[in-house]
Amino acid sequence: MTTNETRRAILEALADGPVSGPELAESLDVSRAAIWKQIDGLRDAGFEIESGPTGYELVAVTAYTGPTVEYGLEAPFSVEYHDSVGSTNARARELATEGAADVAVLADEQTGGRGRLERAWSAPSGGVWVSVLTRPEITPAQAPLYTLAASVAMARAIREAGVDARIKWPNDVVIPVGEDGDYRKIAGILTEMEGETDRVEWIAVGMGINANIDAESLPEGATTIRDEAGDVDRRLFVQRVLEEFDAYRNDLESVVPAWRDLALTLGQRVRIDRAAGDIVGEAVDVTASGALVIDTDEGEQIVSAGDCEHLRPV
Ligand code: BT5
Repeated sequence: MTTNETRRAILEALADGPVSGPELAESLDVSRAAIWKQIDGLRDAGFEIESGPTGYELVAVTAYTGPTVEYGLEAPFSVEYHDSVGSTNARARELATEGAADVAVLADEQTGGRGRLERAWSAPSGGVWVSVLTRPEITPAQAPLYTLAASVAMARAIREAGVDARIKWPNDVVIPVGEDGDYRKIAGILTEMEGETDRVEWIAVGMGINANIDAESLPEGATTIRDEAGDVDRRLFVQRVLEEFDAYRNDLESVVPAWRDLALTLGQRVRIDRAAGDIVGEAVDVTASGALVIDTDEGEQIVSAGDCEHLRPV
């Protein structure tokens, strides 16, 4: 058994109640010293394990670390955790070039968080900053569905935390303010990928959720789960995000309907800023590949990318 397998087996045994060191040693066929060392490692990783008369007992899992997020996670990702990293997306890219797959890179703080188009993303300690690296069998044209899946996953997890999260096309998660399409941004996504015209080699979906942070330490227009509803248990929260993301990426047909249900942009007057010129009109739908359908003075137009501004009704 590798160290990791031993660790996992110990956690599995502890999940069923207290178990003694000698019992563990015997059932896993390792020395008592090895068990003792592993228990020490688990404690270091944030598992609160007490030793009582009946043996070791797992009393709580509250820390936010790689092993604690993997523990109980119902999605097939390994978790690489950093207290502080430049950008989880940059780290995911590095892992991709090393051949990794199905890894979630997680950080408490990013010192060089990135938004789209070279914009900066504030990512102080207390947020949920995570990039999921996968190697899906999809075409580059389907990649936007991965981004939409991530926005649905984040919005659903934030809603479970008691916040009225909605999605602004294409991929911002926002909290509506008033009735006119105004909002504050609570989460964003940066998707990066590599591949050829007909094949995605890898895709890294970077999700940034303002969780246990004061909104005043973020740029104007931002809000946080703390400000809207109070702090979350980040371990359980990020597990929900990863589980929802996994479910939607495995059922791509369900993504657009779920996205529509949460969309704040549909029915809005919008302006899309594009290199090829602005488009103004009413957002009426999204296509099966996630492009926005806009009713304009010149008829229906479909945009697959661009910055979207919600305008006041006229
Ligand atoms: C995004 O860009 O919304 C994508 C954000 C992706 C962040 C995640 S965190 C994990 C992973 N690792 C990374 O390095 N990135 C990803 P965009 O739509 O371009 O929005 C950027 C704009 O949002 C900035 O120009 C600011 O105005 C604003 N902003 C910056 N930080 C913010 C925050 N924490 N909350 C809300 N708005 C913010």
